[in-house]
Amino acid sequence: MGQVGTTEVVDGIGILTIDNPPVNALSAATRQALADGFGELFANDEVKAIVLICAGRTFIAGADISEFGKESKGPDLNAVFKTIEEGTKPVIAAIHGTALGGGYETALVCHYRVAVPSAKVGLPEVNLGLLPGAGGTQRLPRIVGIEAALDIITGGKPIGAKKALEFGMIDALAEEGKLREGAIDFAKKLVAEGGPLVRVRDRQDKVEPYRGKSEVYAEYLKKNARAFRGFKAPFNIVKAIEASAELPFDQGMERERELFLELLTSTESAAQRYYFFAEREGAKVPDLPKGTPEREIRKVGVIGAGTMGGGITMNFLNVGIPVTLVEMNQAALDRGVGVIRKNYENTAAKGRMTAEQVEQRMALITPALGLEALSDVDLVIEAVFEEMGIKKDVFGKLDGIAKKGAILASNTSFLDLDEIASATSRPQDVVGLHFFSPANVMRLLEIVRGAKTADEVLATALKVAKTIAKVPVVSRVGPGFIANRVMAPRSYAANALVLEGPTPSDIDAAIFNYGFAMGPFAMTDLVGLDVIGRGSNERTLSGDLVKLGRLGQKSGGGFYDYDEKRKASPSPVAAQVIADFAKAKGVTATGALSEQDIVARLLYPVVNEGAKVLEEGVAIRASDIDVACILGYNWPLYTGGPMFWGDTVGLSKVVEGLKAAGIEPCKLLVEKAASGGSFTRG
Ligand code: T1G
Repeated sequence: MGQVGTTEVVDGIGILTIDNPPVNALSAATRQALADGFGELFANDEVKAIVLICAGRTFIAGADISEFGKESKGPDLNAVFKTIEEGTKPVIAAIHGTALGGGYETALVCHYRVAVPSAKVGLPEVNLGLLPGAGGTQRLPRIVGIEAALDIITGGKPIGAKKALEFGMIDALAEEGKLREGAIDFAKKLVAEGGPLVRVRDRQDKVEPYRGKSEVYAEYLKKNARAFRGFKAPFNIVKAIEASAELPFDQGMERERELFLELLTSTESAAQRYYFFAEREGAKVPDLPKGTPEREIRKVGVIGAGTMGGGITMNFLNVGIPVTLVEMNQAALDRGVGVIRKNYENTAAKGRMTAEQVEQRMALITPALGLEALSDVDLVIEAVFEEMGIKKDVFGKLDGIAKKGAILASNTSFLDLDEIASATSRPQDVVGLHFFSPANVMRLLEIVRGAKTADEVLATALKVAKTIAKVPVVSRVGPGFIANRVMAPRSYAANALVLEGPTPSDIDAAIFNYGFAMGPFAMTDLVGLDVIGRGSNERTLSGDLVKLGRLGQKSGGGFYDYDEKRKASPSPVAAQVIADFAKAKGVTATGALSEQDIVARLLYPVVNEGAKVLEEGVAIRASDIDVACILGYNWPLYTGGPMFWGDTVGLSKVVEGLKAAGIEPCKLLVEKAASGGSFTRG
């Protein structure tokens, strides 16, 4: 078994311990250790029952995702499962940490499951565009029933041990920190009772009542149509769970395998598996020396109690870090604190927080008027108006107030961080922390590394991201950093294309069907044409509509007309404004385009901008750009993001499409296309 698996016998109880850091994933070595360990303990007559337990941070956390798509080595998991299920001794899974995917499926093959209260179990394969491929879709319904299994498996979320006990997903709780002892005691009781060995696969009472009820699944898919749109896995999961009620176990397993393989070979799953690692790569900065010290952040200051400042503040309150919240006048300060309280009270009203927790978090806020209150904080985050002069003034004053070693961060979404840092005597302590609105919800955090930002400050910013459960991508200074910059060409392309014949509805439908929640014109109407076009002096299409009082949804019309329920319909007025603007610009209509061509026109320029951001060294890697667009702009996850999608389309095709639209592809994109290279395929 090598170092991965060890066996021992204690009072007639065989103990198989798996130790394969970081998460005891079911790699070939782990599968081999399971096969060898169970083989040995089943053959040992002294052993009356077996406990499967893991060392390190967690029970088996699933198949080894890094092995997917590669030639499979080592024993097949189902062969290991057969050894357990055909064995004559009770097997108990002892669970701590997160028993997920194949890990929890291994626990389901065991006869019993014992967990500590802090443990979580679940089947998150849907997040990888897969389904539980080691019997989870056939065994879980036999424990929790069809309806619960549908939610648990298509939801993919881990379930805490206490809730899992209620569901029957585990059979007993062991005392925290005493899992091994608890599991051994549980095994000894089983041996003493000598009861029958009940295998999960033999339980029929929870699935039989659903035989022939195909309407249950149709209704479930209808209810979740919006959430499942564009993904493949949820549909195959529902089919597999239906098979658990319709077919005998072994045939159900065959059906599960068939549905699993369909997903495993899909682009959607490849994209989602890629994304799983991409999210984790963002925190890795190649030229940041290992072991760079991090500064301790015990107290935070936030300047600006508006939408962004309030949301930023909540991130720290949520993890128990006190915040001094600064505004320039009492009314704004009171309003800001009030909004934070309202947000927490709304969460409490939904039962996701207690009233006591609301008060605990609110008590962590120290409202203050004036920057002097920030003299004792370890990190200041400025979230004032997006204007360079104002920001430099704030940083200049902060320089004289903040304590030595305090980190001075700007939430700027666009401006030159180096110029902001130049207003201080400590540019090495200045960094960008660009949150996305609503800042207490959106998981993306762009960490902007200035020319003079110290390694320590960058390391601390990465640690802060992890502490407040944000997904970091590191950006160098550049207009719009990564997400905003890379996504901007989609809007430009939409405004150019709408002059050539395709209507706002045509364009929005194509982008909606590609997978975005809404198209660019519907989004503009939602945000407000007066907001989108703010600050631009040249004549724009939105500007012409604003001149007619067409501000979007809020004024009953923008690119679309809206009824009193804000239901959109094509607008003859907007169509005329578009035609007049096209004429003024000398643009001749080229007529309708296919949805695929519309998608190419709008999204190839995004791929091109991503290549430029890489070429300029603003982003470290292509996958950071994908993470930024997926988390920052809801780019459809099952496409992998613009760079992964560009590789799927084929970079030569992207280059051709850009040229046909009169857009110059950047050098890096042309080189990769010419050499048959890719941004994300290794
Ligand atoms: N395979 C390979 N590596 C994994 C891994 C996995 N399943 N899970 C985590 N890692 C790596 C991760 O890349 C990182 O590496 C390190 O472990 C710590 O992870 C047959 C087909 C377990 C809750 O989907 O949800 O089973 O960056 O930073 O925040 O039906 O990792 O340090 O080099 O996330 O404490 C199903 C995926 C697989 C679980 C821990 N299982 N993992 O979170 O640490 S498919 C999953 C997680 C399957 C079966 C099917 C989380 C975690 P590095 P981390 P964490």
